[in-house]
Amino acid sequence: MAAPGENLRINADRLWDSLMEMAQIGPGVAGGNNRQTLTDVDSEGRHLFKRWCEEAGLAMGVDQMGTMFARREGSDPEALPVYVGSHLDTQPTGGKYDGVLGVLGGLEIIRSLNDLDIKTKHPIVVTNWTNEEGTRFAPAMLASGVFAGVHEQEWAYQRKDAAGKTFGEELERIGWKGEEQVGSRKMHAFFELHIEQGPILEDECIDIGVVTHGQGLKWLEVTLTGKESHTGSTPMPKRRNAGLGMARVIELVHEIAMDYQPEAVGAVGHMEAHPNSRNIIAGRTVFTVDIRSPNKAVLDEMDERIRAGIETVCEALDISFGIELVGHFDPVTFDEGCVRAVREAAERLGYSHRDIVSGAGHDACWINRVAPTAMVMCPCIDGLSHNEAEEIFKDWAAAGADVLFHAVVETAGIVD
Ligand code: HGY
Ligand code: MN
Ligand code: MN
Repeated sequence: MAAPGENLRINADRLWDSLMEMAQIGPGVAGGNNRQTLTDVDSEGRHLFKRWCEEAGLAMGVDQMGTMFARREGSDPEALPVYVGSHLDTQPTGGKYDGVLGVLGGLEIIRSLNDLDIKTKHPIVVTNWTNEEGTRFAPAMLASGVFAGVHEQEWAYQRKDAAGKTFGEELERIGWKGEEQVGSRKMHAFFELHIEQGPILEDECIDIGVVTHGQGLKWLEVTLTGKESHTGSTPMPKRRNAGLGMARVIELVHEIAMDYQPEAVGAVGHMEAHPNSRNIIAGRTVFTVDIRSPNKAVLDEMDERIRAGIETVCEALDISFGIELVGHFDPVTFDEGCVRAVREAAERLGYSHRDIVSGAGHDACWINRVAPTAMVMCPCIDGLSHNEAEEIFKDWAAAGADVLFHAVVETAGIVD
């Protein structure tokens, strides 16, 4: 006799249609998305998600960081809810699935429970975390970080984008600043479905990643200051070239990461040269070093070596430097009970699976501090993400959402 819910499956076509409809909002220029946080298109995507949640009978709450919580009642209103979700904001050249699959996969669980008229003991809450990407306003996972007590809300409100606009102003402007106090919601558990954003699952032809850990991350924002001068008439020995300094530090970060790979990675993705004129030596450069490792000692050692290397580069070029740690979390170990729920769900459903460490950061990495948390991963083609060509197959999305469905419903408890 099948256990209650043993054969539960989501509606793969409906999930895929919702993913494709959401992808119409904030289109990129090459088939992906540019729906950056707190932009008008972010707001449009939020309104679509809100409409879908209300059509599914959910009660929507919004907190003071703009995070959206859509609640389905359980039989025991006193029971702490099981939360499930991710993020709808994208990179400027983002894909259609990074984050979105986790939010709409959560909504699909609700839609499927409604279809099957299944009641759970614990309420279930589908969540859209504000500013997971950290590309417009650093750091990444900003709202979930405030929710978990890692960042002060006022500090988050003051974070500035490249145009000097603050997070707080933009949240007010798009009309998504809610009333709820951030972090006041207590959770029975939190689950997040996400594409792997790396090549392992596809290379090994595995359906499901059971995420046991998340690698740690450091973002160092570096400012180098030299002297603007004429590229034609300034003698080479007299130049104080902040652009050359940035180039040398970028190379240094790569070399240090190569020393520790595959247990670490490092790169510089964000780069600014001022005044960025063809015939002026860059007097100032600002860039962000992104280093990551599942091993805290390695991460700290890389940090130390990079800081020492920056000092050496600047001495040689007679330029000065400033370093600000704008993003940081140590390696994460997810909750054993929740991880087991994911693994057993994959087994029950007959999906191939393997334990995996998340290379990317996720809201789950912060929520793991305040509630038992785990993640489900599905493959993505060529392991490509943070690229408009990010792509998955419908049945990969369905397998991930099926496993998420079982893990969430097992944890929420089915009542007749
Ligand atoms: O940077 C990250 O790992 C995430 O995509 N925000
Ligand atoms: Mn993401
Ligand atoms: Mn991302």
